[in-house]
Amino acid sequence: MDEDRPQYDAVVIGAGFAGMYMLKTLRDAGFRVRAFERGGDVGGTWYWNRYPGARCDIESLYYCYSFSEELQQEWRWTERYPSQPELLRYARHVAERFDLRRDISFRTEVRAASYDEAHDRWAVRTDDAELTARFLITAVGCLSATSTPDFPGIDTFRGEAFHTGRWPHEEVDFTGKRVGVIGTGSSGIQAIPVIAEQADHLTVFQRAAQFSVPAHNHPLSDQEQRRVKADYARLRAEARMSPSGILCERLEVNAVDVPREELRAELERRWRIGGTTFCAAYPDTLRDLAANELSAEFVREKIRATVRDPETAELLCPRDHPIGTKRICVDTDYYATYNRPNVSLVDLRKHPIAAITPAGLRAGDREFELDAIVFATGYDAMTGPLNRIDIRGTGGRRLADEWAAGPRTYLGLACVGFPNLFTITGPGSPSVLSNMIVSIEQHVEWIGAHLVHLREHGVRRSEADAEAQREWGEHVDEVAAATLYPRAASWYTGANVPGKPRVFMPYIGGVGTYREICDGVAADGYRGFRLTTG
Ligand code: NA7
Repeated sequence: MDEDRPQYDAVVIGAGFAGMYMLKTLRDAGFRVRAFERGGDVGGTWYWNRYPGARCDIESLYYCYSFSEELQQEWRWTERYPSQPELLRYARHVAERFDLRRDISFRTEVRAASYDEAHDRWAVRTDDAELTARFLITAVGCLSATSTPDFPGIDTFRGEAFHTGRWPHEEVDFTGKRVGVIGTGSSGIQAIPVIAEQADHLTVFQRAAQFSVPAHNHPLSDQEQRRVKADYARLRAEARMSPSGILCERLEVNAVDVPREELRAELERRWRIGGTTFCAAYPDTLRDLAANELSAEFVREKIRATVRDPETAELLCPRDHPIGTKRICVDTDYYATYNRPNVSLVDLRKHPIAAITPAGLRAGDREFELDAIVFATGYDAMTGPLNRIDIRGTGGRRLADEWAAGPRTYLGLACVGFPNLFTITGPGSPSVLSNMIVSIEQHVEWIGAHLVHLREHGVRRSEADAEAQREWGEHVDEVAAATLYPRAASWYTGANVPGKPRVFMPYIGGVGTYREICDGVAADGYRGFRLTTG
């Protein structure tokens, strides 16, 4: 037996949409692969996020794999935006259709991985086994490490407590209960209208208000499906080369140069279409504060026109960040929910949460008695899921230490000092600023082709070059600095997690541009990577 030969060619961490496709791609290319998934089944985000109203903010017909023509033709979506149960059904269908489960260990967490320099392979430790693999590929998701603020007394609460990103698999019924929701990001905004219908009383605890645009969700007709499916080849190709992997009409004129009436009509039209592309109309919306304010004020007017109590309406009007610089929320009846007699809004800016108490919570000097608390408080995004694994590269360096001042990567795919490690949708790639599935497919296909190249050329070690990584980091920063994004205290910047370094993590240069860069790197014999044969 060859001592040098690792047990696996590759270990994949995670079996969400990224992990499943990575596993399939490598297996099809003849590699020996094992995937580890801490959940009880495939689906990743859509396995965990079972909170009431959980739904993707990208349209069904585009938030799905494009790698298999048969798959994309045969699967039938039921609504414009896919609900969590439907997405989970889709993930399970994919696992079955491509027989993926046989190579996945479920309910198994990868705890640690260290690079064995003598053999150029990774030693991986799960909670019940140790194994070796030439390559380690992380498919851990960008929003999988939940963040719950360390409120004093949090463990003393006698009622039920939930985090939206770790929702129980059993049905949760809020009927007749006094419920508190802390957090008004995408998760809170989706859950609040549904919980309000069940609960006896719902109190929403809001720190910063966020901008939300209506989903206008509706059942998908057969005709609509047929139209898109018949044109998939073109639509998918266009999405891959677009700025965000999402197709929408983008105007070439700046908002500030458009006559006000015309601008209002255009924003009104977009509001009626709904969805995340509301801010994509004008090129200056995310670059120029004056332009941004035109769209922001339009949404505030919608809020005032919807919410009957003027004080509540004002409180719901976001003022602390330019619109679009925190991921815009997509809702069904969010603002109108505040017209219900059983819903109240608490301003945490005025009355910060002082403590969670056995009977509820104390905000400022006000006591709230609650039977259930929902923490919709978000995630230690992008770096969190990776830093929580004890990953050690050459010389025993820890990834979490290397990233102590913020993540540093080459293309969001690889890191200096961590050979043969590839990070799907890692920090420094467009990932969270895009249709995730488009970004996942691009990364998976790039990594798959890279590993085939290494095999064909007898390369046992592929590592990002320090100079290439430094230049990429500068480029990521420079592109972000030209936008309004870094101004928001968002999870894109780490500002939502106390103590996390404030660095704008994703690459905002565009999905299509990024794809061209990655393809160019590959075409140049993997420029910026040091490849060691032997
Ligand atoms: P988000 O968007 O990070 O939202 C978290 C919410 O929780 C947000 O309203 C926060 O207020 C609030 N929060 C966080 N910490 C606290 C504390 N300590 N006190 C009070 N309120 C707090 O997470 P989501 O899960 O909603 O969405 C994540 C992404 O998933 C989303 O962007 C989509 O891409 C899908 P803040 O704004 O920080 O004042």
